[in-house]
Amino acid sequence: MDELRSLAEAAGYEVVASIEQVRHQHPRYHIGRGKAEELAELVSKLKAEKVIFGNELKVVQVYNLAKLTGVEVIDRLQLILEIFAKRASTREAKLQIALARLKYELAHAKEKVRLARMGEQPGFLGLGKYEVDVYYETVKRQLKSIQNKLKRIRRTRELHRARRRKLELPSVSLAGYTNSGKSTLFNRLAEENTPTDSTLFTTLSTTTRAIDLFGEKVLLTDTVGFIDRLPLTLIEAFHSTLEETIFSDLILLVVDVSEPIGDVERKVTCCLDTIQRIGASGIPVITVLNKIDLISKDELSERMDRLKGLSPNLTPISALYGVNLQHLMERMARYLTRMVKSSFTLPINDESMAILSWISSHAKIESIQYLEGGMDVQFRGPPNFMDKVRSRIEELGGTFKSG
Ligand SMILES: Nc1nc2c(ncn2[C@@H]2O[C@H](COP(=O)(O)OP(=O)(O)O)[C@@H](O)[C@H]2O)c(=O)[nH]1
Ligand SMILES: [Mg+2]
Repeated sequence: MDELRSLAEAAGYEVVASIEQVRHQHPRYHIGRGKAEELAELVSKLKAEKVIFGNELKVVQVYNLAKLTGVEVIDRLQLILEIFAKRASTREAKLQIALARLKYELAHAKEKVRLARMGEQPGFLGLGKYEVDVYYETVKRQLKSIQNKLKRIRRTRELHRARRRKLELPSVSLAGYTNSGKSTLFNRLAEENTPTDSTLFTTLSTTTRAIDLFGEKVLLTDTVGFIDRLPLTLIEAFHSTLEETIFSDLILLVVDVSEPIGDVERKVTCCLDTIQRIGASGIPVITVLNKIDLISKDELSERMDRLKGLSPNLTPISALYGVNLQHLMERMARYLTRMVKSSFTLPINDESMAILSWISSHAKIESIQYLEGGMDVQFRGPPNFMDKVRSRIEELGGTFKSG
């Protein structure tokens, strides 16, 4: 149910209530008759506009449920299609989704037309006017045409990457399973680190934000989530929808580390495999172990041992409670190529401590060594910051070195 809720939210719905039942599938409503009536009452009481089932529904069940509740009823597969459709922006991804949609239509066409003829129902609108064969043929023809278009489309990856480069900002993509906490992390990072001139970026989509990482602007993109039990017919559509956003300078692979360790391992493996399959394996990955607030310290270190050989750069955090985000951001900064390394030596006095704290709020201090009469500091930060550091260090009689 948590997953379904996250999926619904990803599709843009507001969840107003949820109900569950454990039983054998009822041929009429999928759920039992009593439960179906309870559902209908809930819908009218809350003025809900749609019902989403976590299980796959038969066309006739969709029809009966729509009739009983008076609103449109969809199942998990249709919900996933809606998410993909919302996220897809390239032509290829859109065509892949249209293709998956039509295949779904085709598989249900006969039954749908038969039911549509019995009277108009929510979700079945507009079908009544078709004769079965005409409808069937139309869908088949559209399918063929899309398949041909897809064949003609060249892989456009290079184009995407070139387009993103043109923005000349380092980019980070958030990948991972639904419900792992991607959106929570996305919002956290965006809320706390929105650059002052963010109005420059208002044209970005709702899933991309410009954030400020130690003084450097970085684009953060929430990708379409990996989904458990993804129906086979949707795999291609998923890949092309993911592909257009995952090409970036750095991937944050978000994992719910509080789940049973077997699930964690399986999900991490699946994500890494997919990243490789779509040709993105050259991009560095930080494995973000989220929801550490739900497990003990011992459990965490046990889990990290298990995952060590499996996935790179394990970084435990709690996105919800904002735990260890600073550390994550420092790691991110390390991978965003435009950060440069510098060092300086400075006599120790009242001012040097103030300088250190000023630097650490804009850059990452990597080491401090105390020497006779002074300190030697290595740090990494955005290039435009280096000149400021250099002039302050030199003012105070220190020595600044680049690289
Ligand atoms: N306990 C806990 N819950 C979290 C954390 N991060 C996210 N969640 C919850 O996990 C659920 C899914 O989060 P969401 O960001 O929507 O996941 P997404 O599907 O990957 O975008 C929500 O109920 C969040 O409140 C965390 O660090 N700790
Ligand atoms: Mg999300």
